[in-house]
Amino acid sequence: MSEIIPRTVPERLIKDINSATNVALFTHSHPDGDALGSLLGLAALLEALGKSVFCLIEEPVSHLYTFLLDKDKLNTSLEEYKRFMSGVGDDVISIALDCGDEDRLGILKETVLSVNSPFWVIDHHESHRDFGSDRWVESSCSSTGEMVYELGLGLDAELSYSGAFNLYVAICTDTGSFRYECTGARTMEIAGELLGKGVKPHEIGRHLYDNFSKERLKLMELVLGSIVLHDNDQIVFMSVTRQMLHESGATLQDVEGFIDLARSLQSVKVAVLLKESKNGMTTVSMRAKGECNVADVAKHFGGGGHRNAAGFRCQGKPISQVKDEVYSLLQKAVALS
Ligand SMILES: [Mn+2]
Repeated sequence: MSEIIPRTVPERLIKDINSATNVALFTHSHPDGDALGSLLGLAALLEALGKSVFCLIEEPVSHLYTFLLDKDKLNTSLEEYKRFMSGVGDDVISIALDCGDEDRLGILKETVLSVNSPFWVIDHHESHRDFGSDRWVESSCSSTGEMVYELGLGLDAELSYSGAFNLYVAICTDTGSFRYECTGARTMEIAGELLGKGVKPHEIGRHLYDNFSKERLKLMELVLGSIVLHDNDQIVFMSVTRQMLHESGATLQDVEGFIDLARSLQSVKVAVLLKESKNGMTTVSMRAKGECNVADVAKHFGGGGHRNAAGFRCQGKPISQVKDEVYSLLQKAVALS
């Protein structure tokens, strides 16, 4: 039996946090459960240490995550952020969570990176591209939520029930409910500790998975109808068009998790979801099973991610052309795996 060893948090990160009274926290655009859960989990830990914390996100939280506790701490106002920063002077540390590269900060990027105080990045993406003044990247961690839990231990900070709840959401989302390869013995150990804080998995599972609106179910019907299989059913494509959104009355946020339906087909090695976003943008998400590496394919298009979960965005090409280009690369990736 192998020993379960907690990750070592960089001492400089602990030192920088301990020596600042104020903390500004950020995460990526269109935040998922790991982004929001790790952000709010860290905010709770830092507040327990007596810090003043400002959580800045790009846009209001998706209705899928309004069940998160302490969500009122999330602020979307750049003006209020600027006021907070001008009030704290040098006595502040900035931390970006779950951001694989600086562009993931979206419209916040320019403003939040132009600070003279320490700017730390805490991330677990394999394709991570360095930014900020300092960083802690653990690609072997299931989620940023798992890293934040380790950071809390390093800081010797008390974890509240709401902090534990939000960290559990973070870990649960990024591990696909503890099913993906990234789930390690330490992941389970941390989840156990969070249960010890009063977290109820069935309660969070209900919020995460039994949360459909009629519009979302209608959209799912349309998206399932778009499924196309290739290469002996090893590669599956599904699409979300503006027309489907219009017809169902659902939003793009409602698409979250749909790719797992395509991935669930037994024969599938790679599932691809193509989303027609506004302004001629196509968003592509890929999920792989087994050895097939989709991070390499995403990188080819300027995107990134993990070996089994990656994506990219591209502008100005029709969805059918994007599909063809992705397909020709995936054929090779699947043949190699
Ligand atoms: Mn993550």
